[in-house]
Amino acid sequence: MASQNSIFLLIILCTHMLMILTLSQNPPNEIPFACVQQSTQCKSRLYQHNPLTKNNISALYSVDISQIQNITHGDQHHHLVTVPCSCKNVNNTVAYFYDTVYSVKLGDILSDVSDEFYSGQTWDDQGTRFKVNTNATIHLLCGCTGSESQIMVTYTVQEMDTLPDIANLLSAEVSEIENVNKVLLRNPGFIKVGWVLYVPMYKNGVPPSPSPLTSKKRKEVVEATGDKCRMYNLFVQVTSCLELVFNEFSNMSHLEVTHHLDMYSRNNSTQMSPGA
Ligand SMILES: *[C@@H]1O[C@H](CO)[C@@H](O)[C@H](O)[C@H]1NC(C)=O
Ligand SMILES: *[C@@H]1O[C@H](CO)[C@@H](O)[C@H](O)[C@H]1NC(C)=O
Ligand SMILES: *[C@@H]1O[C@H](CO)[C@@H](O)[C@H](O)[C@H]1NC(C)=O
Ligand SMILES: *[C@@H]1O[C@H](CO)[C@@H](O)[C@H](O)[C@H]1NC(C)=O
Ligand SMILES: *[C@@H]1O[C@H](CO)[C@@H](O)[C@H](O)[C@H]1NC(C)=O
Ligand SMILES: *[C@@H]1O[C@H](CO)[C@@H](O)[C@H](O)[C@H]1NC(C)=O
Ligand SMILES: CC(=O)N[C@H]1CO[C@H](CO)[C@@H](O)[C@@H]1O
Repeated sequence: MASQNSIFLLIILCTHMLMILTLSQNPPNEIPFACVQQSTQCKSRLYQHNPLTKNNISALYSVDISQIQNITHGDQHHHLVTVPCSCKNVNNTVAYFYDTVYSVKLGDILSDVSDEFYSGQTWDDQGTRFKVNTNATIHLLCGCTGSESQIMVTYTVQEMDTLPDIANLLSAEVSEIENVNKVLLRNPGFIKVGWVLYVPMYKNGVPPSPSPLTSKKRKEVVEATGDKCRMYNLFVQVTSCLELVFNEFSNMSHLEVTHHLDMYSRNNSTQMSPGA
């Protein structure tokens, strides 16, 4: 029994190492989003960067015009297409997809059609026969977030993009993008044009960071307010001033903290003389 188990584990280990080896040798541009058991379907958005009109996108994606939103990326005008995303088995790949239909023209090749009309977000199921004058099913990659306040955006990395840019563009957190795309984003800060990423977008903007300060932000606040505390000589010890900053002002911006310290100094000006 024990030896059977260890053989089984060994096989799993070997398969995993083989998979990692294959991935590192030939990194794919896209990885389908594995289904989460609880959500077999959700609304998702596909980021469209091709120079197409809303009417074109409506026809190509089989969606109503009302589901297409403008979005500006630098000086470029792009679109966000809202689609129903569901868990499907596409030729033995079980993942989230949104299917649409493409009318095949002479000389069409799936990869070119994907780049030209679908922002490189189609999944090649190895089965799509591109016969002229037929309708071919196109499987577009999509994802679900499992959170009411967020919606998953399928985004294809473009020239000059950085992760913070993408996060900013789509109201997302870099750390959350990294978490969702662990396989592609193995090297911190490195992204490649053409990679298809899943970006958990906050529908109503990124919420303010919660109270506990990260060590980086803590350092910034200390640097920005330490001098102020010292200058106003507000407290017997500068450390108590900083403590107050952390305890009471922890989720404020530098400007707000400075403003509040100014208020404190004004309120207490009879006891303490600023600029001492
Ligand atoms: C885009 O729409 C125009 C006019 O509506 C049409 O002539 C053109 O063929 C469409 N292009 C694609 C790629 O669908
Ligand atoms: C979206 O962009 C198009 C042109 O790119 C413009 O004509 C239209 O007014 C914009 N719609 C909205 C709602 O901003
Ligand atoms: C599934 O993929 C294999 C190659 O991996 C291909 O030969 C086959 O035609 C595909 N089947 C369908 C139904 O798309
Ligand atoms: C492809 O789909 C379109 C729209 O649904 C339809 O009008 C057309 O007849 C279809 N073509 C074929 C060859 O089935
Ligand atoms: C700081 O955050 C807490 C909860 O995270 C909130 O209740 C409080 O109002 C916030 N304070 C300020 C000054 O924004
Ligand atoms: C300063 O005093 C004013 C009015 O007395 C009060 O509203 C304000 O909250 C005080 N500020 C601080 C930082 O204590
Ligand atoms: C150090 C100090 O005296 N702080 C006081 C400043 O004034 C506020 C009221 O405005 C008091 O609550 C603080 O104790």
